Amino acid sequence: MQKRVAAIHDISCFGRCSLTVALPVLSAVGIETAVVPTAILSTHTGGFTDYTFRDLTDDILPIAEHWKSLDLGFDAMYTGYLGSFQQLEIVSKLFDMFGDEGNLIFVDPVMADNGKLYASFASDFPKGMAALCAKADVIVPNLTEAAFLLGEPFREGPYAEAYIEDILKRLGDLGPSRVFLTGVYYNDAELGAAAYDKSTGAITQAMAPRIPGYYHGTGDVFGSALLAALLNGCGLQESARIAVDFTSGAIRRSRDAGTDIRFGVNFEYGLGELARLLPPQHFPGKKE
Ligand code: PXL
Repeated sequence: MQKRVAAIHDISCFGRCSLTVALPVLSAVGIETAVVPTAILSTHTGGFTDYTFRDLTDDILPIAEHWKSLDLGFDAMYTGYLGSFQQLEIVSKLFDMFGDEGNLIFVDPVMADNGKLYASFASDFPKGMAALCAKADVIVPNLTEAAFLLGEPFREGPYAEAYIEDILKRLGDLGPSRVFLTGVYYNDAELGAAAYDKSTGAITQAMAPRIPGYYHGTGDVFGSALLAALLNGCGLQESARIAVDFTSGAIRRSRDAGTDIRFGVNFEYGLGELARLLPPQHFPGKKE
């Protein structure tokens, strides 16, 4: 059966992040993707000023209730940037409505980077996000978000392996069964992700050559490719590897082209390769 995801993110009309990344990446690997747009912005909020912002909070629950009346089910619920406490609460309700034993609740706790909470969030937002992460099966914080989720100061790298392992385990203690931590580096040459599976205790890493500079939207590129790999049946190591390679390839192309770092990264040229790595598969189970 074809896999089906509900992607709950904003639409940033320009700047390659959230839904304009999740939708093409998941579709490219043969996953049916339904969307719940939480807001519409002319651009994302990272480095642009004067962007438009239309809040769609009041539409989220009616969309979900209509889906429920149609008896729709999802193999995964995927959330990213959520703009308010109210949206956190509503999305938590959606998890109750559609979460079941067989599906994956995948939360990217988008709220911070480079040691700082994004300007649009109040200082107590991370507490609310931690409560949403408690309901997730998989979370994908960067190291700044991890520090905010754990309520402790952000530390600059390079990191010791023991520090990363401790963070992974304590994030697992918040509730999720698998944790993928991004922005991990042990030296100046490489950067990547570390992953932890609570049920087996396994910890693994996937690294790529480090490219200096901050490229916008890379968390969404990583998260979408990771979800694509997990739904395709890949294990902890393989899915981390695929997501790191897909993301680092996109960053490299944008760096080589000299693209404005606010414009997002060229993940599009990597979609063909991702589709080859994750060919559409038919799984037994859900009715079509
Ligand atoms: O890429 C994360 C993201 C998504 N959506 C909006 C954002 C950001 C990060 O800044 O501003 C609107």
